[in-house]
Amino acid sequence: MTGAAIFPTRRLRATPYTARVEAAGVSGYTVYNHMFLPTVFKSLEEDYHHLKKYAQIWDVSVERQVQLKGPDAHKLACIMSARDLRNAQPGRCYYAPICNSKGGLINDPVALCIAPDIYWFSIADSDMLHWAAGLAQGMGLDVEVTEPDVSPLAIQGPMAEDLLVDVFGPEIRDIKFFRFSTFPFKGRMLNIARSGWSKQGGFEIYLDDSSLGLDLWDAITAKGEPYNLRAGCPNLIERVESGLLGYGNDMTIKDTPLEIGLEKYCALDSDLDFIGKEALLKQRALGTKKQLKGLYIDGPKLGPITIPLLCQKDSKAVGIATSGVYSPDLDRNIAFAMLDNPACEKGQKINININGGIQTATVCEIMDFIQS
Ligand code: THG
Repeated sequence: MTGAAIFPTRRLRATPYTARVEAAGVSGYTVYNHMFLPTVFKSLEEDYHHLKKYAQIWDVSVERQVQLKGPDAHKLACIMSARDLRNAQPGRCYYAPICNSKGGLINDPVALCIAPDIYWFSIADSDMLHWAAGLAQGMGLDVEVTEPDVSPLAIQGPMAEDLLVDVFGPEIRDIKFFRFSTFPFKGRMLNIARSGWSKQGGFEIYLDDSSLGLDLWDAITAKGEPYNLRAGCPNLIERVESGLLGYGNDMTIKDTPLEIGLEKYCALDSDLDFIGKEALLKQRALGTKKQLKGLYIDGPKLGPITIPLLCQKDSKAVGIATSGVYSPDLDRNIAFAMLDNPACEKGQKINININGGIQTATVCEIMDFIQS
């Protein structure tokens, strides 16, 4: 890492909210779907404590929508997604892993059924637009695949609901988890879902007109004071504690849903034919050779792990830690790690290379972070 600034170009897209994010004092970005995604405002720990107590406004425009529209939209959604979308209902969201024919994960979007002939795949960081369009072309489907002008804005944290009631009205309370309803804003009807990439509760507003980005941001922040609202972003500490996996970091095309614990979102026991099913059934029958697990890492407070660290047992490589950090609330260092059998078994002791030194760690279930 050089610490040099990133040179902005047309390929690196700003968002409808970037001006406000900058004004709010963003201090770090990553690149996600060729766009800026904030990673830190004050500090990872300050952002974390604030998120768990108040309300935050997050620019998650990077959650791009791949829209399938037309007579064959449903058919394409069903073949693409490992999740069974055959009975998808308008107004509902579905966590929907997408695999290639070998079962390798190519994305883990939230699928929204907008209408029987319109689906949005709210994607993680990989170019799904080309995959979906390629499938439509190759299969001769009557469906239009586009990236519409939609830029989600998330309001997260325990006070998110009260805040959005002040902005959009009491009907906000009626939205159930992973469902959405429409609310008027400046002459448009916006989809608002109870969802988001934290476990602190909250909503995602699917703004479908970039020119209203600053107005939407301002309308919400204008009501923010009673809730101590401030700008935030997906927080590394909170999301590891919550077991939320990041595509490209905790899982890649080299991993299958069975290896990362997403089997429950895959329709393996149905008669649905989706891409990757055969390979996944075969893997399930043979058993996986590696698993994404949790780690409790010994030693002093761990700085953020954002680049994989080597894990060893008896001086042999057994995998990598993919994300991790010190958790103030658990008062422990926690991480995700992709580990080979049998090092991945709960209770196993492994070594991890941190800054040239060796630290000991104990394997656990990712769910243990949430339950402890
Ligand atoms: N919201 C939207 N789009 C997204 C994300 C999001 N696109 C990128 C990325 N995040 C996709 N990945 C996830 C991973 C987990 C969840 C959502 C998106 C999630 N999981 C819940 C859980 O694990 O408890 C619930 C899943 C369920 O039970 O259906 O929320 O955050 N728009």
